[in-house]
Amino acid sequence: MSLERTLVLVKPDGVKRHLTGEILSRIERKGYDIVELKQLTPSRELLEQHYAEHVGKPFYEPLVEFMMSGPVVAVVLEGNRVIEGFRSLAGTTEPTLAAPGTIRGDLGRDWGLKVQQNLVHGSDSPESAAREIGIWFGA
Ligand code: DAT
Ligand code: MG
Repeated sequence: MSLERTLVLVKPDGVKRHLTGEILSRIERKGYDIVELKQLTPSRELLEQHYAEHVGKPFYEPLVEFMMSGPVVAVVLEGNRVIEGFRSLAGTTEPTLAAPGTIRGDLGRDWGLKVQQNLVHGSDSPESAAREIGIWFGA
């Protein structure tokens, strides 16, 4: 057994497109527990911490600008193997290639922008999850 927590974000495109309920519904139907939930428009400072691993990449600045562009819904999920489980629900990074049945595959597409708008974020490891939950919700 490996009880984990992960940070999920419904990104500004998901909130603007009124897909928050659809996305949270998929998480709930899968069976994961929502243990924290809030909506906020993140500051540049918060996003620079969150996306520190991507500094210097060509999509970094467009990514930060996009994530600051409106409200996001930040959620902490809990469950056994929820980190990989949510990444599986979300689908691969590029919505064009994400499998049908996944959030990004069913609801996302490529808009021809400098940054992929792919509806959701999910932590990618136990270390990232602990770090990101601290950034968004405090220790
Ligand atoms: P993921 O969100 O699947 O973990 P990531 O951490 O590599 O992907 O990148 C963070 C976000 O940046 C991703 O959700 C969408 C955007 N992105 C990643 N690679 C990109 C690329 N090559 N071109 C445009 N946007 C990209
Ligand atoms: Mg990532």
